[in-house]
Amino acid sequence: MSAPQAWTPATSVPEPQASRDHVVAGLKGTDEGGADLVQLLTPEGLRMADPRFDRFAADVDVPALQALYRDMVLVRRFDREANALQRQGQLGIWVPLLGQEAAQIGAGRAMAPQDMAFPSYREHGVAWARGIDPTELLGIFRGTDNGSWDPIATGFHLYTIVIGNQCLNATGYAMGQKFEGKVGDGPDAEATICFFGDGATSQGDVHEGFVWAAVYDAPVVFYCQNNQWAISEPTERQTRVPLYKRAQGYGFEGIRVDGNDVLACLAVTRWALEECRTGNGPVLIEAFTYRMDAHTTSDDPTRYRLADELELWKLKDPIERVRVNLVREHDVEQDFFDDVQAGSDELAARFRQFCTDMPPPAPDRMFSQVYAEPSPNVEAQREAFLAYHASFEGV
Ligand SMILES: Cc1ncc(C[n+]2csc(CCOP(=O)(O)OP(=O)(O)O)c2C)c(N)n1
Ligand SMILES: [Mg+2]
Repeated sequence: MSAPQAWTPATSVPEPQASRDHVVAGLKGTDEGGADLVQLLTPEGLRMADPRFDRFAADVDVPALQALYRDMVLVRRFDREANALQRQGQLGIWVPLLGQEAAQIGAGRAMAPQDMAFPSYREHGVAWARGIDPTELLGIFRGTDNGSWDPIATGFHLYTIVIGNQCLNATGYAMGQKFEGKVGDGPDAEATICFFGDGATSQGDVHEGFVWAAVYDAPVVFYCQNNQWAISEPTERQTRVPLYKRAQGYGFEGIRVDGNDVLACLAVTRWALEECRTGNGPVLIEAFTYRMDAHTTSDDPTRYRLADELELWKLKDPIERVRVNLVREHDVEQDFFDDVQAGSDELAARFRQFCTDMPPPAPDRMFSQVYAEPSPNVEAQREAFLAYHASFEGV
């Protein structure tokens, strides 16, 4: 018998093998889905019939489609403005939503006022749809507050940076809605919607949320924006099946929608929320989309992905297909687009002005929101910090 070998720690994690089987499995997990993909507006702006989901978009007449278009343009505009403000040193970081406007406006506009949303950190479009002024997002990214809106009044929880964690909060909230008898046929019935990314699906919190939601029939829509990347990790590193198919293993329905099609996202989310409100939840929606910018302003995507991928997705732009549809199928005139542009310029100016005018927070601000109740420890730290701060000249 040979002498036992001394154990040496691995110096690196082995790369997954790229065998033929792995490549095929990866393609199955990330393929656009063909017949399984719900789409009401093609990238060329053609309205497609869908026997299952048309009724959930039946009330979307031309003014309503114009309103969705306006939403997406305005949201994109303040997203680009925030990105620029970060580059100019006005924000510490920004998390761009470029490319995900349809996925977010469709889902956000599908919600009823009494529904509750649990976002991650990229859901600026959903925030907009919940009536939160975009200037309220600035404090988080300037590092001056944790989010200033009222989650109960707006039905939009504060942003969550810990990946997937909001799935537990959302599931617990939805279980509460069920226990309190808020699920049913009445007009006040409630549901919850939880937003997370493709990468989050690899987190234990998401799995646990799915399990609890399933066995308690919790009224929660799990809304996964599959934007193809979790920072530098592509979806094929996260799954061997399309993400929406994972729902089957938990015992609820999963569906994949074209996340760049605002009409389809609206219809499918309306359907899913209605299922949940009437006791048929949970539901998983995979909105198949693409992150057209960097993960955050601290990231450089040219280090890990090829430019031609972005070029392909530009052809599926969520805003352009609505514009083409409005012009080709509904003869919408240029005046409308000029008006949206003017509104977007106004929003950008107001947003920028607000950001540059933001006063620095009082030095003891960071101590004021640690605990709900006063704490002698935090109070002592506050006093010490203020004394230290006052020791500098000119403050
Ligand atoms: C628990 C946890 N692990 C790691 C991180 C670091 N992190 C921040 S964003 C991110 C990727 C998330 O990707 P995805 O869920 O696809 O969402 P996306 O950013 O693409 O919207 C990671 C790993 C974190 N914030 N929390
Ligand atoms: Mg992602």
